[in-house]
Amino acid sequence: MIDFYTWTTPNGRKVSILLEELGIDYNVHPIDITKKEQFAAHFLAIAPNNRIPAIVDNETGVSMMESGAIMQYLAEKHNRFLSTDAKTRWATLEWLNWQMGGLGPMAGQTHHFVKYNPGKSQYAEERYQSETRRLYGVLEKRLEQRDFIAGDYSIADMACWPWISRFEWQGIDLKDYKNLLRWYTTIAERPAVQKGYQVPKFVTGIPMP
Ligand SMILES: N[C@@H](CCC(=O)N[C@@H](CS)C(=O)NCC(=O)O)C(=O)O
Repeated sequence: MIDFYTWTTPNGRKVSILLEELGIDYNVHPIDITKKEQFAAHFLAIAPNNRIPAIVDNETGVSMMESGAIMQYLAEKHNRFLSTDAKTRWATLEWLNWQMGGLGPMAGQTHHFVKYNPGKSQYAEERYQSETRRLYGVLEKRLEQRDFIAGDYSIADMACWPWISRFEWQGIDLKDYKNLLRWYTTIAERPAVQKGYQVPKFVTGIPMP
């Protein structure tokens, strides 16, 4: 059984969607980051960077923070959503890391400045929003000739999708990106995505443009 520590944010939803897609049992431990629960000693023992998500796999004794590493671990353990074909596997990991190093951090800063602190720094708002738009453009181009980011539906899609689901917070009209919109809508229809989106609790339905 997996112990899963999470909150209602894109990084948490990446892993809850994967857990639902894998159809495995897990215990949810909500860590309310608005109440600073990420600094509790019991959580820091598992996630020393005081950020969700984190897991403890009681079957193997593996305890892990960082959503990208967790996704790779779970996909490898269950041999799903990460191709065994070398070329596709590396493309999947390449785009998973693109999300971890680019889309997630840039969109996260856009939420910080554009949604939660408008007017505090015009430079930061413009910088992060234009960078987020640039990254949307990169993904739009990637999806021009393919249904999913790398081969079949994979952890690369599951990692990017929850960040795109915050397009409204980023001041982006998803209808301006036709390939991305098709990809986003297709994934939004998956029952595991609909379930995983509501972990650890319901906040809103999946945003649709
Ligand atoms: N690189 C980390 C980022 C995790 C992260 O930023 N989590 C946010 C929620 S999406 C968090 O826990 N924030 C708490 C805080 O800022 O103190 C990962 O992908 O797991």
